[in-house]
Amino acid sequence: MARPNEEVEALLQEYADLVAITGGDAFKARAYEKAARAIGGHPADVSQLDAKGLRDIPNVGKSIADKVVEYLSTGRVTAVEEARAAIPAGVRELITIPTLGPKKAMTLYEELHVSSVEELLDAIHGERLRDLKGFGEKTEANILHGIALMQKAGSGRILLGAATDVAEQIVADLSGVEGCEGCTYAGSLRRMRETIGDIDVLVAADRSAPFMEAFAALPYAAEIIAHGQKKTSLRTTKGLQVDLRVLPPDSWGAGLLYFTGSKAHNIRIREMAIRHGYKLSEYGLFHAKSGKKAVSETEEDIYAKLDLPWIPPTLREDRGEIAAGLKGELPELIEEGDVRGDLHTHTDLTDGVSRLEEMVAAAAERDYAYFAITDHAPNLYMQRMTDEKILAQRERVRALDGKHRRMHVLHGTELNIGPEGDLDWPDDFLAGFDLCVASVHSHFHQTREELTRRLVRACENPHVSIIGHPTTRQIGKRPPIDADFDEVFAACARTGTALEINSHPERLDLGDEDILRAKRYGVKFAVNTDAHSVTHLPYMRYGVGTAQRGWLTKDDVINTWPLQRLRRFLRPPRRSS
Ligand code: DGT
Ligand code: CA
Ligand code: CA
Ligand code: ZN
Repeated sequence: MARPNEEVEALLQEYADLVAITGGDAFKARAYEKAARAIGGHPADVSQLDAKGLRDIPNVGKSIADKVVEYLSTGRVTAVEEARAAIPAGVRELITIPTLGPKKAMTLYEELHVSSVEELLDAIHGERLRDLKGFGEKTEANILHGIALMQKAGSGRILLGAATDVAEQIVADLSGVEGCEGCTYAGSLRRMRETIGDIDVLVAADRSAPFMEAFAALPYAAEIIAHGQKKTSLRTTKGLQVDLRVLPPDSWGAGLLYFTGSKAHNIRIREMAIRHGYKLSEYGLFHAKSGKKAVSETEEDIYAKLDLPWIPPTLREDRGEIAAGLKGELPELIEEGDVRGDLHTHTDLTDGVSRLEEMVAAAAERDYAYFAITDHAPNLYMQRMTDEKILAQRERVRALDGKHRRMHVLHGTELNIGPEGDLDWPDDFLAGFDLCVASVHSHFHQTREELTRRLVRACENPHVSIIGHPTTRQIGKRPPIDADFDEVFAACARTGTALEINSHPERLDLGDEDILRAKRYGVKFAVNTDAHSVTHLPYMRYGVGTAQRGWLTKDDVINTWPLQRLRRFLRPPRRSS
């Protein structure tokens, strides 16, 4: 049920990998990769386009457009099938190991005849990789880590973004069934955890059968795992499990509270209920002695009987929310509507796929008061940035300032933090930007001291105001770098440098626990999308959810501030010691 654009993106990316692994033309592989990203980030639904419409998408030429048309009309592409057939399935599996690219996978196959993950593990344990050119002990360690991550990712948890798309579709479909008095999703998804085990959907209705039937008949239901009066579980065509429970409308609040969890939060609440002389279940809050129902209709009613305010689902992890609630000290959490602008975005001047004008127009549609363009700087040499190009972009940014719904457009850049903590441009050139984000993009395996020093040096540059995707993790793909983040957080607080909460569902970086820790140092945060396309701007909601899980308020997050206050924060020189 992924959007057709994403399906096509995955297909073309696979084809690019297959071309690369068979030692095909590197230019061709790169062309397919670029087209994959362009289609993935294209705002219009590609399944509605003909070959000509497809060719209007940047980086999509005739032969790629033809393959897409073939896929959309037949569900398969001959060239891709042939490339798949030419390579053993096990080798294709090797490419999917994070940290192992097509080139290394091909070497392993050709030199060692390794064609499965098991054979690869044997080869590593037999120390047979060490004789290969380009492989060493460090490569082995990286591959082992990649396999572990892949197996963990294969444990069935899926990313928050993908789960939200599916859940919202299901809620929309079931809300239309007659007799529906309420429908929402609960569980870890309502708590906005970064990965979701299964989706828990709740319906309030007097009769459950029509909902159970409608649910089982959904077009994307691939397998019915259990079918009953109270609960039906199914697996979607994408392999995701969804549980549907139908509750009587008068026990909606109790059911919603119970199935939202977390389990640890529920246990605490139930203990409190007992101390107050009640018994709490998914059907309601009952007087322990008489067994009579006290309340059950809303979550607020139940919390109130326990002397608690309503606790936002993103806080329900038994991390002190109940004690804070009893003392009237729950944080007033940041909400998506509080965000006044996005401070980390890219355009097609570097690796984005949307044009500057499109990004600015789409941001203004979101009612932002300000918006920053932060394309990559020269040290990510793949992006071929130059002084001339970025200065020419600045002119275009200035021309767009205030032109869409009076939105202010800021001109920034995303600097690359080099191995020594060095940045792309000298200070006098950096001074010309409205803001600089600085991020690590390579050399992830330096020592802890080196990585820490690198980040701290970046914070100490007076022109750097935000550290982008601070741990560089990609969920299920790349582990966080091993820096001493307590030292980094202290440096951020000391130098007035904000930490990013990158909202991309594959990153969510910083994550909730690091946010909680950083906040104790008095650090400020910026919730950004790092959008590479107009279609990524809505990822903001996932960053805000993550910020909520880190107990952040508006005051903690610089891009909820009015522009004047934000500018004071961004303006150098900030203290460096
Ligand atoms: P997930 O699906 O692994 O991402 O995590 P959840 O939190 O969605 O867990 P799930 O789907 O197993 O159950 C949904 C909610 O139901 C859970 O958050 C709390 C509640 N729940 C499930 N099992 C228990 C239990 O044994 N005791 C209590 N108190 N609550 C439970
Ligand atoms: Ca769940
Ligand atoms: Ca469940
Ligand atoms: Zn970046």
